[in-house]
Amino acid sequence: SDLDLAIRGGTVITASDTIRCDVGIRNGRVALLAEAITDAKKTIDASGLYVMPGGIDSHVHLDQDSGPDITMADGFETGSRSAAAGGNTTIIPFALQVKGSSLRGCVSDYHAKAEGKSLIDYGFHLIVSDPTPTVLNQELPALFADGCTSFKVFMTYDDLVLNDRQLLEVFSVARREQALVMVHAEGYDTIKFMTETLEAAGKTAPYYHGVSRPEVIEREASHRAISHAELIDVPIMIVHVSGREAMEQIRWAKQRGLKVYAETCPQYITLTADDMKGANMDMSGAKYVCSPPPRDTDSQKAIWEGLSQGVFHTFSSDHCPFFYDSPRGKLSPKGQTSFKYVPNGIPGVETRMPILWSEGVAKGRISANEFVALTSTNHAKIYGLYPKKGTIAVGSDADIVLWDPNRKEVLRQEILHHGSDYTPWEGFAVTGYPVMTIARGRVIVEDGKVLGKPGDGQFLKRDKSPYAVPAGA
Ligand code: DUC
Ligand code: ZN
Ligand code: ZN
Repeated sequence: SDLDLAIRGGTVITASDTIRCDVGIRNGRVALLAEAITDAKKTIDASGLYVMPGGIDSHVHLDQDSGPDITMADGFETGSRSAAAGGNTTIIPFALQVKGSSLRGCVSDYHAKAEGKSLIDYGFHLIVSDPTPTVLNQELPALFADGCTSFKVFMTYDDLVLNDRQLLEVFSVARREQALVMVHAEGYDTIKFMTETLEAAGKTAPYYHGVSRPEVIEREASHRAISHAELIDVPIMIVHVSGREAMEQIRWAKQRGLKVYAETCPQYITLTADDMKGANMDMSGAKYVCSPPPRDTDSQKAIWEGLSQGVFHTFSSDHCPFFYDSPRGKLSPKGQTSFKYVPNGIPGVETRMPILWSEGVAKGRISANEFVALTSTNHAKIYGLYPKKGTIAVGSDADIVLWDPNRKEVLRQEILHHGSDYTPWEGFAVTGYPVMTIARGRVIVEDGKVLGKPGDGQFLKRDKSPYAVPAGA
């Protein structure tokens, strides 16, 4: 036959089905699903393995402008390599508008940063930090037409925060253009008050990062974002939900028939606020500083409830990598004077899928099909990539991960491919690991060895999100 490749003997798992069949690939796409494919040019033996859609990580920061003092630890080459090694075939990083700059100009910069670098396919979400009339009425519609059909807004951070009026204005544009809005829901003034109060009391260690932004602050901002979205009648995605408080707001919104979607991340099912204590409240706690911060074991339970009950549509890494042992990273001179200067974010694009499989599927909390939905299919559907990406079906891109459900691995810095000099999951034991990543029909990772090349990945012009259609109120 004219099939380039057959994956034989495995069990195909999609978001909806578990089927014993072979997968035939031609010209980078799935061409045939059949009981036995014996005539392809090349064959991969997948017996004993699961054959799943490659991971799509829709929340990744690469080469992102992080201010004058800080350098991000991954650009598009190391970041995408790490993603591929962790079983991913698509990433959607952010193109950040620097306040005072043209959004379109900033997006061109990110295209230049990514060009020829990524090993896997990628899209861009926009970050809108300065919604001027030109941005709202000209730049955003033009960028949506260019395939960046989602954007993130922040309710906190000096350099990014939008006030309520600005949120309403960008929500209105999203409604009109059918763009999907992602919301970072933490309150600016409340965090500032807490931060200044803690600093005045001499409480400046990394641990106090968590104290400065408790769940109630995330809950309030989530409720406010939901209310604004209801007023405008626009769907929203609340990203990186950390615990029960915000989650209950989302559940409440859903029960009211509002189109409110939610994402959570590995840190909220595995880490706690105590990790930020480090050894005796020293700077090593900075390795776990991210926003929203990790909470407690009760919050982890709540997140599992949300994952198994469908409150969360996506499980993303929020890969936001910084160096630990560096003056331009977690140990920056300013960062050592106060938690408020410690860069917020942790690396995790490579460990996302193993952690969810091990803690979720291997422990019986979610099914393998739910795993696929949470790590791939729902990302494709929500961000306008389905069914090109996110499933194994005739005509879809042959983006596939071969998964060994029994393989035991201890997560350690030495086995990872990211640019950071540490992993927050050092020593964390997992059961289940990717053994091969196939992107558009080509083997790009085999047994931890990366075969893909920078530039293999293509920019994805994404469709408008079907999830961004207003309810019509
Ligand atoms: N928000 C993110 O999405 N990532 C890292 C830090 C932050 O505040
Ligand atoms: Zn955020
Ligand atoms: Zn993020």
